[in-house]
Amino acid sequence: MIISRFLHLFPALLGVALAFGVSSRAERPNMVLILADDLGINDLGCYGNNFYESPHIDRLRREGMRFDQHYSAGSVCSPTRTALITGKFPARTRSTEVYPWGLSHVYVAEPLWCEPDRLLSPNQTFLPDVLRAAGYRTAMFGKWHIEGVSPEEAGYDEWLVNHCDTALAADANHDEYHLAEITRRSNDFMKEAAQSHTPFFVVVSHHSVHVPQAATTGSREHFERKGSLPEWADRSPLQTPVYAGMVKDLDDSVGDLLAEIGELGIADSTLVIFTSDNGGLGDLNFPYRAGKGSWYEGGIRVPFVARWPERIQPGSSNNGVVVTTDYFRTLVDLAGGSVPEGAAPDSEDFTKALLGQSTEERAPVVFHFPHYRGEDGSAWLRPWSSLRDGDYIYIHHWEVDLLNGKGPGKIETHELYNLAKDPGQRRNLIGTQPDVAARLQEDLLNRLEAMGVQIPILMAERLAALNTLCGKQQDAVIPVVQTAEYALPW
Ligand SMILES: [Ca+2]
Repeated sequence: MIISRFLHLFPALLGVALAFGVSSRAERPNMVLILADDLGINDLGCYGNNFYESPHIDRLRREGMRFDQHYSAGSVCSPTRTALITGKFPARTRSTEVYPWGLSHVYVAEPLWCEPDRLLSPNQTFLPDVLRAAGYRTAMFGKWHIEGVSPEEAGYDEWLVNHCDTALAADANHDEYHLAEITRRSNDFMKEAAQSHTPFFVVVSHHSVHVPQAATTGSREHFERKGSLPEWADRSPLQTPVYAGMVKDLDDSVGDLLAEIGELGIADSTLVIFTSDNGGLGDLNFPYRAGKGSWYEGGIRVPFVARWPERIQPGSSNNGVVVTTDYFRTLVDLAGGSVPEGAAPDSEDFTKALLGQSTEERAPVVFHFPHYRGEDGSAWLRPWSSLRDGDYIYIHHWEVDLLNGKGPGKIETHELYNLAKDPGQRRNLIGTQPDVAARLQEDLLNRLEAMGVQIPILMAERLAALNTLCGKQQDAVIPVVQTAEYALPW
């Protein structure tokens, strides 16, 4: 009996031995990460929206810390999700588009998608696995959207992968978004872990508020009675009572989760994070420019609130730059674990920021999207990379240099913005601050090269057509990157 009890305690003792970081065994929090899908930074009351209703998420903010410069690692779903479990920028894992995707453009080709791995490689270290090694129970319920690695392979003890029915007839009344199912499974998992006095990490991965938009009848009618969104009346057809209701339905599910945490008596010792995997659609992200998929702030700056009553100051704010990759080292630190050698190279521990002890500036953040979306001539997304460094963000458009003004690329110039002075990105400083632009461009390209990224390449087989169009000899117009290897053109 004594021996079996000792064996039962052994993992916990091991956890103590490993816990030389910020957290001692007694302080290790449970960790709940609520991940919304396509929820924009302007969709919550605690970020200034005064029409939608998000009282439970607002409560997290009121009782915790709000981050004002938090970035999703990608501007679309899968890149952010791979960054979460690997601590690597999507550029590094080549997980730069949603799974599965791949388009070509008539003049510039996307890189072979995710070659040579095609899918996320399982041969790397994943966050849930490291937390499990530190003695945590781990779980993920809901949207996964990663191919090549299953939740089980990533280190989740329990998991449920479900899919939102994207049929136009999606009916939220029937839980097509699985809000109730995801919440119920998460609550059951937390209850079991709490009752066994085991620290836990759970990702509550919702499909809401991704299209197709649908709200429960009660929520939709609530906002129909409430009226419209007058100040945004001309902004977007997406601003509807249905969308507002969808945000409310999501918030209600957060309320159910918080109620369970309270009933289990673990609220004080549980870190609850709420965030989103990318910006909101279209122009829902005012005052930030553009939305999901875009290189502008609306595509990547997302809400992030964190509550941990034992350690985080209620009602506090942080204006430092944090990105999805940073969860890896932060959560492992809080769990008293250790990050294996070489793992999570793009992750910075922001525990001190959470605890109000530091405002250190983060190292530059790399974004990379070497793809097109849309038809050849009218693609609405074109390959880009960017670097957030200090107050600046430099945006590199691959068509500018690849086509060098000789092809019909839509993008004609790179971009530079000072986000402290111009968060809406209305004043491109590329011509007025060339020294800053050159420094950031060099840094970005060096970082991309060091990470072995995939970049767009000119399509040799279509070069003749392009040169005919331009009225020049084939070899006089555009150099061709002949190989599918990742030769960089600088
Ligand atoms: Ca998404």
